[in-house]
Amino acid sequence: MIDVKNKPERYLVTSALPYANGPVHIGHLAGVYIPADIYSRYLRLRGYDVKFIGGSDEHGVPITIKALKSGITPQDVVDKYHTIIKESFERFGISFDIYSRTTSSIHHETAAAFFRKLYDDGKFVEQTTEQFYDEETGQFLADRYIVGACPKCGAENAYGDQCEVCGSTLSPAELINPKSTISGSVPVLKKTSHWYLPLEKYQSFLEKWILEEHREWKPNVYGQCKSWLDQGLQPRAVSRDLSWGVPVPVEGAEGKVLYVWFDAPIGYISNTKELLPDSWELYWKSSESKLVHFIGKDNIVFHCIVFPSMLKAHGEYILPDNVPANEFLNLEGEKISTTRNWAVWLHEYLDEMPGKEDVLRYVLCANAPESKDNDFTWKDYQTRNNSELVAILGNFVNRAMTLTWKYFAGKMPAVGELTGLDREVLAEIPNIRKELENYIETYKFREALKKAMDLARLGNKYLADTEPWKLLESDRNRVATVLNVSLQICAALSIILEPFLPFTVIRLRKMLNIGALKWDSENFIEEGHQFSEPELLFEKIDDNVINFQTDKLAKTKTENLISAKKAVPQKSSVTFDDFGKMDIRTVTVVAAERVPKTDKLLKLTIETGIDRRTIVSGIAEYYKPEDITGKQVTVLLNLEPRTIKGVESQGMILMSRDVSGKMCLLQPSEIMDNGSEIG
Ligand code: B3M
Ligand code: ZN
Repeated sequence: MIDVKNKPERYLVTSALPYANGPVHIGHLAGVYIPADIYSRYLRLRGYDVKFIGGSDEHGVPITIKALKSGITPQDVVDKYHTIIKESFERFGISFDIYSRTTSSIHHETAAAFFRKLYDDGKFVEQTTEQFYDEETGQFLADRYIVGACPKCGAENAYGDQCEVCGSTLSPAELINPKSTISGSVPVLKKTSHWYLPLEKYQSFLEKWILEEHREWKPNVYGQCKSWLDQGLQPRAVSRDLSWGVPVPVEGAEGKVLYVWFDAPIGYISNTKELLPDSWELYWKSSESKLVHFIGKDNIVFHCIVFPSMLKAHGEYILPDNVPANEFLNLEGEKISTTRNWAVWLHEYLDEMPGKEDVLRYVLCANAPESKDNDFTWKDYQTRNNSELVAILGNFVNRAMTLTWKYFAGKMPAVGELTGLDREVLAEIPNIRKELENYIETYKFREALKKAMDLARLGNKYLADTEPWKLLESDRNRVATVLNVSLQICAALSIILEPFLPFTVIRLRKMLNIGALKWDSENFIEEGHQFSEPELLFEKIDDNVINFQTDKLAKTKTENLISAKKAVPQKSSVTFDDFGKMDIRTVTVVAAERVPKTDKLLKLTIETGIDRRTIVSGIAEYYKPEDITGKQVTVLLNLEPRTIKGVESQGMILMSRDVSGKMCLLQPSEIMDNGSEIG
């Protein structure tokens, strides 16, 4: 709860700057922009000074690749997507005080000056390393600019950092037949020097600041920070050999730009400066300001470790008070993927579902991936709309309004003597509001929304318990009182729902014929007040609307399968004898453990029917040791032994792998003797 004594003078709320190389989707909204918007709207309603800062991240290699592929300039790419992204946010009511971009001149100046100060203060170390270089065009190549065959799955055109067919993380040196995507020539290694921020020097400061002083951070955030710190921090390069970005402001550094993750967070500062040319420093440099970064979990290290180290190195800035990062939202059970077009794009949703901005805001908040990855399904979207928004909130408001119109000509009825129940219900309004405040201030937006809906639930129950429609003949005064109480609840809903459902609240206020009320109003609507005609706040969503969306996703799946078939060409034929050389058998995994310091590897002990042996397998992302132990699997036994991370691996576990890189074990359909041959 905001402690009045420690109440900050002002809040600075930032949300991650999305890359302007594609539109934004529901994962972005659920993970970052909806929570940040709820938080900012709430603070404004409570009368605090808050600035909500957003913008597009317009640098980085993927943008230049996209430009190269489409035959346009990087500036064309970012102009196009910045416009689409900005408009999507506006249409969803994300209430930024500014939404700017990192190609702005004010950002270039601010980022360059920031670098320069650190440079002048001797905060960087310069190091020379070997990087791939395209001799034909005379430029260094970022990993993404080098393609070749994937050493893991053989697919052509894997990138120097990743194979998009099998999902493996790669380094350019591993590619088979590497070539530059710019000229097609074979890249060579060449020396280049860069500036590094020696993060290890900030290790003890970060340990104290995060691990001791910010134990209240969300467990997922705190845990990730701790694990980075436990591994020990390393120097990080803050410049790149690239022509797109903020030029390194040092003489002789031609052809070098600031690394995108160095300049992007400075974008928060530049955008504040653009918004408040005269007073921006109050927000960034006063200990009475509270800075909160809303981000997704893949950005935690940059916002909790790297950017704070940069701010600390600079010396004039405040550090974030909290970084309430969310986990990821999946779509219909699968990871959202831009390359596979597996997403609900916001600009498409807005066009296909007009007037349903708040429905999506509601569903994404109610189901936000606050503490673990969560799944968005269209079925759940429909259910939440029909049985929560329509049946609880819409229904309650509609009953209160239509009864008032029917029996009191749309005027606020006079309140008579209050019963115990009436008093109890009215007393719940401030109670619910308090609890909701607590939840929002501790970044628990799902719980906060549930609380707000509890008030509508309470209203429904109150009407069901009092049944005013049965009392018209016998006790019109009682009917008046019940409706008065119900309409007070409607007015209270128009306040506490504002951060979550801003469009609905505008319509609700219009119906109630009231303006914006103060957050902690006590008396909402006077007797005799004239309401406007009632209208439905929400409407049921039919199966055909949902089917349209699920069919669209099914079509994407089919398209992906077709292009996957194209991407993994059939291999050339082998003789029967060739095949016969492979000793493939059914075996049982008797023990499994993670290979330390790796994310993907499991060390498996298998019973082959002939012996027990060890196999190292890259399946840790899909199987936990305890999930695989005791299972029968298929193994290529006579693969030449290889030493992987210091462990000798004697064979290979056979897996099925789809285009997304998802893998599963091949298991016999019945239990077989260990050592049973396959063929
Ligand atoms: N553009 C990464 C992302 O969109 C990056 C965030 C920058 S925040 C300063 O996930
Ligand atoms: Zn591959």
